[in-house]
Amino acid sequence: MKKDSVIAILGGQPAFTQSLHVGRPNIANRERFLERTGEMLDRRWLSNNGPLVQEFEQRIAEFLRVKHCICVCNATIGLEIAIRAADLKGEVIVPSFTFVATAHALQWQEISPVFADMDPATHNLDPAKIERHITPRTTGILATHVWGRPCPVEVLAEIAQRRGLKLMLDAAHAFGCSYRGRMIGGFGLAEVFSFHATKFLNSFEGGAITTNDDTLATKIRLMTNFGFAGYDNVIHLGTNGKMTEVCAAMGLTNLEGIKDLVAVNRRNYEAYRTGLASIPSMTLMTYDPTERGNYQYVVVEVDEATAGLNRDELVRVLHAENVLARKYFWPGCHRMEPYRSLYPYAGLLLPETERVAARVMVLPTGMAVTVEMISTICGIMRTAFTRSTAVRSALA
Ligand code: T4K
Repeated sequence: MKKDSVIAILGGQPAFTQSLHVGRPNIANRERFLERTGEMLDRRWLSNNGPLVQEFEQRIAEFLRVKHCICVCNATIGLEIAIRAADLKGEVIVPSFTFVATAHALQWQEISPVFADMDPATHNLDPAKIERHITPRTTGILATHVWGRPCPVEVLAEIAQRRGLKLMLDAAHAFGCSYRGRMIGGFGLAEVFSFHATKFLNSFEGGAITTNDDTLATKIRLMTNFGFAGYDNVIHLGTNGKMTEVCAAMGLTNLEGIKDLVAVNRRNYEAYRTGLASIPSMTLMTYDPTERGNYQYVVVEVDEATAGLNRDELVRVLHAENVLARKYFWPGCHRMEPYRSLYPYAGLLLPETERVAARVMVLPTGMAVTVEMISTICGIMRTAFTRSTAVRSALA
């Protein structure tokens, strides 16, 4: 139940009695999901490359127009497997402005993530900042399509080719997005999507590795299932990265509803754009309208100088109103362990990452959020800035 928009931090009632989350899961068609789950139980085939996983893989490959799709239990394991299958070692260049899983997937295998700075206009890895980090130990570049906005893949591919590196892409945010008319999924040596509950397309937990490389695909498929090539025949080192049937049932159902999911996110995005238009101290991250996008992340930058409040203060205001805005990807991977201890001076070469990470926040969207709620959220922020002096002293 929504009450009048007030500033709870100044002693009013929260605007929302139930929390609004960033990443509240989208569920496209409950009945179809339950039907698929019922059939799955009747079949008693719950995991290990079952019919739903096979169908999900085929439908993803068709949708993304990529040769191979291998579903996995989550994107972190997917990244680990793809990195290992591609034989990356030594050092790999990554953004610091990404979810920590991107770096952990390397470090977990004793490969050093080397953090490069972002382009503040896109929040993606800045190609101009990469080459200074290349050493004789560098074997690859692992770039993230942050917020589903594509990385400059041709420039990255050109650097990778010229310097003898492998290019892989963390596409965790980018399902359903395109770059110059081509769906994300077929760039680099391989791309890895996340279907975590909070993602645009969710399968509870899950992910997919996509590639156009036949040899790599075969290796990845083996590695995802302990290296088995048939009963009792292990021909490769492997792990358990398999997706379960119930996850594929959810993934397939959401894939069928993808147009509706984009429409909801886009409607919400436009509502934020309207609501934020009268707040000059907040800049809404834009998406290229000529490309396909999933609009899963509503990202704003707060300009403290004109707002009278900084990002952290605004997040506290919103949380007091039960709007659980998130500070993704603050403070940057390089300021998280073990990287903070391993590379205490990494921040010196990451000025844009440090600046942007302190200004950015992500607002709730998805099926659980209505246009009316967004209007209230924007009203809270407008009021907070108008009364910034009082709010600041209440927070002190
Ligand atoms: N690469 C990138 C660039 C990524 O962003 C991610 C994951 C990965 C790799 C790894 O993918 P996976 O291995 O997860 O497939 C969340 C997600 O757990 C994580 O998947 C995601 N990125 C990251 C951006 O966000 P947290 O630690 O912020 O999650 P948490 O538990 O705070 O949940 C987020 C919000 O969603 C909360 O307000 C609660 C709400 N929520 C969450 C779940 C699970 C719900 O309302 N319902 C739910 O079922 O990491």
